[in-house]
Amino acid sequence: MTVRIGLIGKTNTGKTTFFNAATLQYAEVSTYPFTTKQPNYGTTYAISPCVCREFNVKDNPRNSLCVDGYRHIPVEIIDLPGLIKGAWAGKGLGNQFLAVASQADALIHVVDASGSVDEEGRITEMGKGNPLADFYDIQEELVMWLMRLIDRQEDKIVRNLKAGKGFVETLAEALQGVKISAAHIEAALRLTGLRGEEFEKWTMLEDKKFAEKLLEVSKPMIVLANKMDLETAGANFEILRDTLTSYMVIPASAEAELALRRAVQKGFVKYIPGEEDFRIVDESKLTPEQRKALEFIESRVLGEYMRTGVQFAINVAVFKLLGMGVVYPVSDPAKLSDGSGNVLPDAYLMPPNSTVKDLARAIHTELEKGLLYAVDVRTGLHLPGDYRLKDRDVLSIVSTTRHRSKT
Ligand SMILES: Nc1nc2c(ncn2[C@@H]2O[C@H](COP(=O)(O)OP(=O)(O)OP(=O)(O)O)[C@@H](O)[C@H]2O)c(=O)[nH]1
Ligand SMILES: [Mg+2]
Repeated sequence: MTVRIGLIGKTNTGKTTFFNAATLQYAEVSTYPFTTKQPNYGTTYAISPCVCREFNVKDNPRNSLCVDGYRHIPVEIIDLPGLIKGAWAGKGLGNQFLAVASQADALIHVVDASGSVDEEGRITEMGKGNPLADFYDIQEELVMWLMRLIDRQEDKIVRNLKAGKGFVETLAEALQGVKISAAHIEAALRLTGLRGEEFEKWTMLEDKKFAEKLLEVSKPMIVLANKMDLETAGANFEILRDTLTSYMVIPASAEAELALRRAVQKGFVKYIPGEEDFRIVDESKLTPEQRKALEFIESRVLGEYMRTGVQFAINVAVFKLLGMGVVYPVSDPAKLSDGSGNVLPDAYLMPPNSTVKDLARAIHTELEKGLLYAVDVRTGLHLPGDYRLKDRDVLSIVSTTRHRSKT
């Protein structure tokens, strides 16, 4: 299973800049509202300390990369067209792509913390915009989108209910296309106190409360306070962080990260994404403007916030928000290798509470069929199928239907 992250937010907040920085693509960025017209898809990486250092081996990664002892595990990222207040009623473009956003495992809601975007989505004088109001406006659009989706299914739901089908089951069927499950619906009913109430008799307010909770439980989200390199952003960041207490709010400068990663590509600087510093490789190669830009990044972004926030946000989304763990399956527990001798070839991101059985299935369904147990490489223990995986476990799965090519 590949983890998928979706970038959503008001137009002009820097979603595509973040996407380009994270993927090193060249999707169009501009100061005009609604620059992105179709979703952009790319690959970025979640980064976790690799077990190769602990085992003191030189690894040969296949499904991931190992850079200076850090495992980079591919993650899908989707950049979506920008939203605007009133999108649910057809304003702007973004609304029609919310079904695409709903396919993501986690959402990053990008906000312009510098307040450079006005109500209509145009770039305005820095500090004039209201990032907190922007956040609420866009959340409202998501809720309206979901409400409409449920509304459109109402006749069908009522018909099914009359035919004796359960409400949760009926709604789950209607919403499976946007990755909302029966468990999500159960949770939203419980949290709103609407369980047992007759669906047809819910008031508008109850419809909305339900949609809000359903969104909250089904679409985990972090808030990215972007454009922190601009002067007006500091105060707004504090407002966002101190008001939106049910979210993790991450300060970032997507533009600074993009500049650094491009400079790495050109060989000007040495910089590992997420690190707190970079090193200029050859001063003489830089133009005075480039040097000035790098000095600015060093003092205004890295100096104040320690990092640009781009890699940090991806890691927070994968490891803290989704609670993923990294697991290294190997075929030969002595050599830590696969059948072809590759050392620590694969790293899998596994959701919380995943078991040995889940890992076997993620590798190959055949492997799961004949599953016996997994050998814990560190201790030699035989772990049963329902053992809950721990972060950085190195395991060798033993199965009667061993799938040799993969592990
Ligand atoms: N100062 C500063 N400007 C930024 C940053 N990130 C993006 N921008 C600028 O903000 C403007 C909009 O950036 P985009 O990346 O196109 O924004 P978007 O959210 O994708 O916009 P839409 O596609 O229209 O929704 C551009 O002029 C970017 O250069 C940042 O971290 N700092
Ligand atoms: Mg864009």
